Amino acid sequence: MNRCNIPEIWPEKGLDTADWQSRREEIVRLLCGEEYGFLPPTPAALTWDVIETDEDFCAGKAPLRKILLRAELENGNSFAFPVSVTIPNAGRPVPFFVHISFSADVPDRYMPSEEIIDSGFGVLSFCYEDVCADNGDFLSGLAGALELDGNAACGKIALWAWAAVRVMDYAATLPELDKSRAAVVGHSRLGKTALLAGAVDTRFSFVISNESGCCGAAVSRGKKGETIRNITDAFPYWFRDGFRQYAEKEPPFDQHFLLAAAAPRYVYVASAAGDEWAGPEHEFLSCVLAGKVWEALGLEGFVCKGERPVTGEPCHNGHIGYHIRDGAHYLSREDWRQFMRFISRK
Ligand code: GTR
Repeated sequence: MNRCNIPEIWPEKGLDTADWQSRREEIVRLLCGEEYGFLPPTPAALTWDVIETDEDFCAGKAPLRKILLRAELENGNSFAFPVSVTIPNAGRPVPFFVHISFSADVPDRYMPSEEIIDSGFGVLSFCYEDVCADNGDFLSGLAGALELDGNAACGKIALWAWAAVRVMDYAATLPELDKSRAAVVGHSRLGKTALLAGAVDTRFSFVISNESGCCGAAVSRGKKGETIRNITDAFPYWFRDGFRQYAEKEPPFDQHFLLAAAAPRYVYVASAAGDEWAGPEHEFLSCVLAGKVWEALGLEGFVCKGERPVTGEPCHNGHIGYHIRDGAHYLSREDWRQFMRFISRK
């Protein structure tokens, strides 16, 4: 434990890659076992059909393709959900986002498609509620197909994260995409989901959380705004059943473990100064604490001048990218611009 009673990810200074590999796997098991539940298994097969195309999307700069992704599950059931794909006609593989979206719309208020296309990035987006509803129903959608039978051993965040991993399976088959620059991104509850997907699936070289707050990027101990008690009262079904116990006692981990699970890859934390519920100070603290893992591996972790978050001064030099902007809880154009700037610099 360090001085704030926050569990250390790695108590010693030096850390070699092999040590980290096994510690990382242990951390992912701990987070899934205690907090989110384990993602369902990889499907036996994955197929897709193109259901719609718009060659003229954004003046023809990046055709819009809608596909239906179908997974054959271990129990013999199949489950399908739609994914929208925009990849700029660049003549070379482009970096891309898997965007776990609140909406199926392209563009959407949280996804400025033309700006992303003009910056040379592809996007594969899906609406989280096309995977399973954002409520305590575990009988329909993916939960129904998996026959979870109302048993929330795995919460909804883990089910949405599983879908993001399936979209990455599909992305891996597309020669137009640069697989060395694959990012997973989400906002708020879907920022928590993006962090989990990126913790589990190392093909995501950039793991991006926008204002994910409690049970996302923000350290829970001493946090202002939303607490584990608030979140498990309002959204118990986001988590595995037993997670509620940590409303009463401190967990044997904290959320910087989730950021560190991306190491030695890149992780990005975006905050908004007006988003007190998410706890920007504790999102920043999480970066400071998680950064030690990269440093122990001999890499640059969280390279930030001050000891507190400062708007207008993004930290893009290490493996943990970070910015805090003015304003409220939102996934804005400015946030996307910062993500793209960070990825382009690496
Ligand atoms: C809030 C929730 C937050 C955050 C947010 C969102 O109600 O308390 O943890 O996830 O929803 O997803 O917009």
